[in-house]
Amino acid sequence: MMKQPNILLTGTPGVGKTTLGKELAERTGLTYINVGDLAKEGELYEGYDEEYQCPILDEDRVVDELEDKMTDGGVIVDYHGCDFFPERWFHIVFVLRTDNSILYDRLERRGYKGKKLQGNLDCEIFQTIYEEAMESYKKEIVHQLPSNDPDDLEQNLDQIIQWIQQWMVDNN
Ligand code: DAT
Repeated sequence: MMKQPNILLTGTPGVGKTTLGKELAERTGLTYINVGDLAKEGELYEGYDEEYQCPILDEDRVVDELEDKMTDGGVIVDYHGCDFFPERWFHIVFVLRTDNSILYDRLERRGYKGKKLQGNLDCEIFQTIYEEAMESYKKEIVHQLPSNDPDDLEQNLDQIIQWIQQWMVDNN
């Protein structure tokens, strides 16, 4: 079996992780996993956050659920947080970044309002997820990617696919 890398796509909700992750899986044959969907399907929750109007992830159960797949390799993980995954899982981490006015429109279109909308915009302004990634993984494997328009998407796809191909050459 060819060894394949595990890739983490992270960033504020709405920056385009799902769009990039699904297309990347399609073009490379790697397996795309949306942690939000996984949690929903398995009800991997431990309560409800009233302030942000969302269920609270049971992080330990998510990690247990993913462990075997991550050991096999070739997984693209999509989540808006990254500090609870084992560091050893990922060979590279991409933090997607979106300009505020663009993110505002995307989140508003998604139906976010009030505190939920502002909280997510603040998360992007204060680069919360980028800092979380830099604290949770070796800095050399953490990369920011602009994710504002379709050209960014294509460039990101090209860049990541090239990286995957090189990783496969180096590790097989
Ligand atoms: P996330 O998974 O980070 O929450 P998403 O992939 O669902 O984000 O994207 C949110 C919205 O933005 C969705 O309507 C698709 C759009 N989008 C994503 N990436 C984009 C890009 N590079 N250019 C334009 N629109 C994009």
